[in-house]
Amino acid sequence: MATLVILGLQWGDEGKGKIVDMLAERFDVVARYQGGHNAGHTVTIDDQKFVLHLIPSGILHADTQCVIGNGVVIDPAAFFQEIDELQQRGLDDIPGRLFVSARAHVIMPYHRVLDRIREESRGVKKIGTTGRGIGPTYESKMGRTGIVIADLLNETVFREKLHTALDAIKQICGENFPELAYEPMGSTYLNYGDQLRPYIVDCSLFLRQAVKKGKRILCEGAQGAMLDVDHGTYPYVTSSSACAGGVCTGLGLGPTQINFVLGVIKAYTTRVGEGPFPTELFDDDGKVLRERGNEYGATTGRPRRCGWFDAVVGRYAVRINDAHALSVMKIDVLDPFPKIKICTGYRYRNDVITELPMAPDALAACEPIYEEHDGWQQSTVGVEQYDELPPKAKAYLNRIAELLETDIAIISTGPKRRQTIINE
Ligand code: 2SA
Ligand code: MG
Repeated sequence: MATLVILGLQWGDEGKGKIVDMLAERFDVVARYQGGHNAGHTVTIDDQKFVLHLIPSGILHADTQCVIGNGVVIDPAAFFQEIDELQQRGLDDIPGRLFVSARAHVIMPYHRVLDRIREESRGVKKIGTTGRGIGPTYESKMGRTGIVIADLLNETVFREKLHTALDAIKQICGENFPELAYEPMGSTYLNYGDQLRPYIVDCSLFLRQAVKKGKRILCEGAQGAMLDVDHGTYPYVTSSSACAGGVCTGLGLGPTQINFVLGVIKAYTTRVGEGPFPTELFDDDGKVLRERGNEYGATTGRPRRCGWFDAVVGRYAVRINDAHALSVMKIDVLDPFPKIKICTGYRYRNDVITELPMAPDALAACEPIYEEHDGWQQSTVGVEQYDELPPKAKAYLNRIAELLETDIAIISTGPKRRQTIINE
């Protein structure tokens, strides 16, 4: 297939990084289309763990080109820091393989300040953001006051935009933030512009030329469907289009260019940050999931909330992305459980519903309805052949496929590349 999209079907942290890394060798270009350095994509190669935030997970393959699309928001400091860290670990061929869209919006210091102020002012209704300035940068973009990467190359344009933006920001934040001074911000960012110059491309043209040459493109989603600003648990979402629709706007790629959507989904559910989560567990089972699954934010280190698999969410996410197949992750985390639950519907007011309620807020009032499965209680860690899975694990996976009406293409049994079952 020429163009594949890999995206998350839950609230992020499904294990997209592993799958992108695993499949990247079959592709020429890996493209990020939304989000920013709020993402944390963990890739384990041999015994080395890499956590990528802004740079596409394909960078770990020497022959892969990586592009950060216009739909991504870029903190230049985070960009160069990530390159530095990768270079220190032996990746010395990044320039020439990594490209950035001229149209991507820049996360400015005031976006981080705004992120903090907004969260504080929401009090108990806070979103639980990563504090990276992501939301306010997308606000500036939609509010048409944003600064894009190309602006950093034109001092006159940049200085004028920065002046206007800072004037507006100070009206919101007041004068008490030293990090909002016009200088050294102006010169620092112009300097970033100079450093970024060799990486900057017209993303849409770059991809079109790649397609014309017969190159294969892998589009890497960040966060997940339920964090999508349109389709997720609004307002408890990130501010970008994490769903398949975001691929087109975030890269400048037409929808008919997309050949296949692979939905990555964890065999249970996690969420980091605030917002409704019907199957969340507050008991020992939740703790076991967190500890066995090492469920801590890969960017902020926050403990992730953990719960049973929610097939209502899964089916919804398959629909809004038109996922053609599933990659079910971390099945081995469920190994010790005597009983494993799957949520197949919700009790909402006096009704039983099997689709998400229409109003995003209403999910908070939904009680999960579970079916219970016998656990397999034996190790599936590192299993590479489907036939070697315990029958009860197969039954659990089959039930997920049935409820989501989607075939399972990949099953992951551990963090390493080899710990994977591929149903070709
Ligand atoms: P933001 O910072 O504006 O995008 O936060 C808005 C919501 O989106 C959630 N969000 C995430 N959820 C899961 N994983 C993410 N990446 C990191 C990871 C998160 C971390 O891989 O673990 O380390 O904490 C991610 N990024 C954003 C966020 O929690 C808010 O609910
Ligand atoms: Mg993550």
